Amino acid sequence: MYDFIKKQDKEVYTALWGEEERERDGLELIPSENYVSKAVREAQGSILTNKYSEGYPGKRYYGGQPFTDMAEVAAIERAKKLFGARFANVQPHSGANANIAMYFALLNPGDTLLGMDLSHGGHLTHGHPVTYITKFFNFVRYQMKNVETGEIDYDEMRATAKKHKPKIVLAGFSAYSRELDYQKFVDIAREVGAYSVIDIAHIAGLIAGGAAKNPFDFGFDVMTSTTHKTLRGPRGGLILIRESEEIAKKVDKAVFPGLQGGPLMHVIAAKAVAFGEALHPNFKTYTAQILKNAKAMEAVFRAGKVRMIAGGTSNHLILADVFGSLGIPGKEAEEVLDRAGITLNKNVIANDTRSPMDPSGIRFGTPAITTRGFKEKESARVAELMLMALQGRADKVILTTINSEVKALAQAHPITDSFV
Ligand code: DSN
Repeated sequence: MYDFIKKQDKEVYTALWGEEERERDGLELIPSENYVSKAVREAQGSILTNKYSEGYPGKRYYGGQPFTDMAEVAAIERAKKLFGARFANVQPHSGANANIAMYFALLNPGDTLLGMDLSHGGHLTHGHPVTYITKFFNFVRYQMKNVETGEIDYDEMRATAKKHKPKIVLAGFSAYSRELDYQKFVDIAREVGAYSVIDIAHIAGLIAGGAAKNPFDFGFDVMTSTTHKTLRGPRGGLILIRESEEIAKKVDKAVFPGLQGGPLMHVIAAKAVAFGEALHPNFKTYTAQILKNAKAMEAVFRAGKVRMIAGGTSNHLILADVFGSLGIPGKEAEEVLDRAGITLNKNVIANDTRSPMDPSGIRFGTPAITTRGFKEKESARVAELMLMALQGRADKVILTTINSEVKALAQAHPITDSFV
């Protein structure tokens, strides 16, 4: 593997092999990461990276497009089938780009969007002041009413919507562990004449595999997503439109030529391959197991008396208040667990008393270990090892022993090449 890189570029070769070993021997618990198939990697590393294809299938600006069109049409048709969408745009380079394109498609500068507060689970691109999109649009927020159950304050959300008249009511999150009441979002959007949009980046795979409800069944107008989290595809973005051709045209225009130039055709081919895998019956089993494994980890954390934001999980991720429960700041917890071979991320929690760079929480989840073939028993053991490492963090021997068990667990469940 990497034979040509080895011959011409030692530095990159070393980086690639380092990452191969890190992924092979460690456990990946960052809930937005996954291991893709060899087929996805072949497509992403393919010859299609050579081609410029501005435009859309059948309507390109440059010649020589029969095979790029074939790949993009496959990606579009499969995405539509997976999510029950009438239209799909598979060109956004990332989830952030998908959201920004969706904003420019549906809003005019100065318009308002109602989205979830970052510290309650929302994403930077849902209107955090550090992002440049706040220079163009006005963002107002909703939060959880009860941080211990995860219940969203829908009454407050409705009141905010009535007061600020947003043009978009945005559901979706990057650090929230419960199901949203989709009907309430759609109803509130309709009451104020807004588009209902949901960012499904984290749970796209769960929806595609039938392990989570499909927001389109509740009448959402648009879904934005990434393709590399639970959906287990290449790193990239996706926009799905339930029904409206008018919205679909605006979205296409916003993605290209509005914001992006040439689409990444090699990535689009890899998206098509991943969507094909997600249509396979095995994907249903995979996504059901993601949830079972998260529940198994939740049980261990509950028994260990660690406070979980929203009281636990109904999806693939858990947000744990390690500072409040164990007196360990999130940053230190991330570093300790890294030393034990377990990768996750520090995360701000609702009403955090600490700073975003050194918050109170950690966020972890099961999409990647489930891809490795972990079931409930192994997942529960990982959670036990996490607590042992955090509690015994001052003892190098304990961390070394845990690291050995983590490595053994990882090597007993090698990363699979194919899922179909
Ligand atoms: N960085 C992604 C995540 O980890 O959820 C969101 O952009």
